[in-house]
Amino acid sequence: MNTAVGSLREQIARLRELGALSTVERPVSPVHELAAVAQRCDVENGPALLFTDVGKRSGRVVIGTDGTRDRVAAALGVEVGELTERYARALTDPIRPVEAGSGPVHENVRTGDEIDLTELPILTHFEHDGGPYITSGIVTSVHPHTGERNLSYHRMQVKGAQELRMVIVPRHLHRIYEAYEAMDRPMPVSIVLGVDTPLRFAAGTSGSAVPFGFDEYAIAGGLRGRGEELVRCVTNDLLVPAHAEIVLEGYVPAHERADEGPFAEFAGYYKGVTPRHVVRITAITHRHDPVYQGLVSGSAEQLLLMGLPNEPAMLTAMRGGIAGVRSINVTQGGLHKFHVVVSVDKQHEGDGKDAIVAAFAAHRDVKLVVVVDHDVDPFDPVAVERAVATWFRAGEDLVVLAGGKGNPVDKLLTAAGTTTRMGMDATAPLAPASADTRAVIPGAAHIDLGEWLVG
Ligand SMILES: Cc1cc2nc3c(=O)[nH]c(=O)nc-3n(C[C@H](O)[C@H](O)[C@H](O)COP(=O)(O)O)c2cc1C
Ligand SMILES: [Mn+2]
Repeated sequence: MNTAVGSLREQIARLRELGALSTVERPVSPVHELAAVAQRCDVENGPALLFTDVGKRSGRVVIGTDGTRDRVAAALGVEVGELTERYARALTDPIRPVEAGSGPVHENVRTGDEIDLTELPILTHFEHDGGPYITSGIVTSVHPHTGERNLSYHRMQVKGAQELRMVIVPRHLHRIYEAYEAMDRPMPVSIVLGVDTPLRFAAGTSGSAVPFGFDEYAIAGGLRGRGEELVRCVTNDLLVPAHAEIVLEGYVPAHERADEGPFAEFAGYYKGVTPRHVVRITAITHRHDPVYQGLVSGSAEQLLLMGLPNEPAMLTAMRGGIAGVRSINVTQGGLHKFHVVVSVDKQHEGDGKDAIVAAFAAHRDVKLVVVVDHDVDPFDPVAVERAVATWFRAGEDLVVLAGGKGNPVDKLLTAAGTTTRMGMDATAPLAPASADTRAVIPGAAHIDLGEWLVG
């Protein structure tokens, strides 16, 4: 399987073939129950789940399609070890989207009084969440002056049949909104629900990897190996994926904010009620028998969507300064965001320390960097710990840097919003004395145990 899937439906079929997806036919409530099953399945390293009887209208919900690196790699048609390099290539060789005349996402169109968000199986997740939340919606809009397009994720709380609250922190969509608001005009948005790996990871690629105006659809094309097919929306001029399951069209009015929350954020704690942007929906379009895509905050799937895009970005940025940077793991335990293991092919004494500084510079969320040698797999926690046990001496090899900007979800920020970063240089000194030669048993690497363990 060396090609990427073409839609969420194709991805579901591929996962099923691989034995990585289970179908749940028994009825399940969209309030807490589905999220509870999905979270349990996530914690126990279970498969992706397709629920076929969700809520009063027996909707379909899929969750976990991108819950592991293996699933992401399978959807892209690459080996898991090639994932970061493949992604880096999509950033350097993006492929522009193409506009199609029509697509399955327009098989059903509802406008005016027919719009009822409460008919969708939108999930209520955590105990104190303020109600149903769209958690995997990809929002697209276009800058009113420059025509530059953007895709990004934003959590959205359902507030009635045709209204949402949307959280837009100061990144690219916020910049577009400010331009509309300065003209006292609403920002048109379309919200894409139910897409496959290339689109999901393209939307998760943040400004730290690509500048404003870098078309995320072209990153999706780069990941897929061919241009995205887009169709024009029914009630606004935006372009959306032709094979998306569901699209909500609407606008964000200028100068209007209303309460959103509480919501359990990815780090596992609640954000309280806050005034946020308002979204009014002008159309719902969807495929026949659509599959709504769920996402549990803080799940492996959510952390991967948020964090995996940092790997190619950091790898590219760090290699600019230190040629020997070989591979990096933005680890799951660090919420795919805060902790990084970097493997370097050390060429100069000092590469280890400088790799720490380069990692801090490559992404501001990084709080812990562990640098290991080229022969240590950064994805093997035992090997990494062993490198620390062998080659890390805190007095000389620890770097502590206080006073940088912290991430808002961090529970231990200073009053000024700063944090302290730490780096551990666990690389061996160059040209060790002969006594430091790694002990090897002649022939051990080439023993085929099958020939010896026959009894
Ligand atoms: C599942 C998920 C949920 C997210 N929720 C929000 C959100 O509610 N508000 C927000 O501003 N960013 C949110 N983000 C982060 C941005 O969508 C993400 O950083 C995106 O890549 C930013 O794109 P941009 O650089 O084009 O602005 C979320 C990311 C993910 C993966
Ligand atoms: Mn962007």
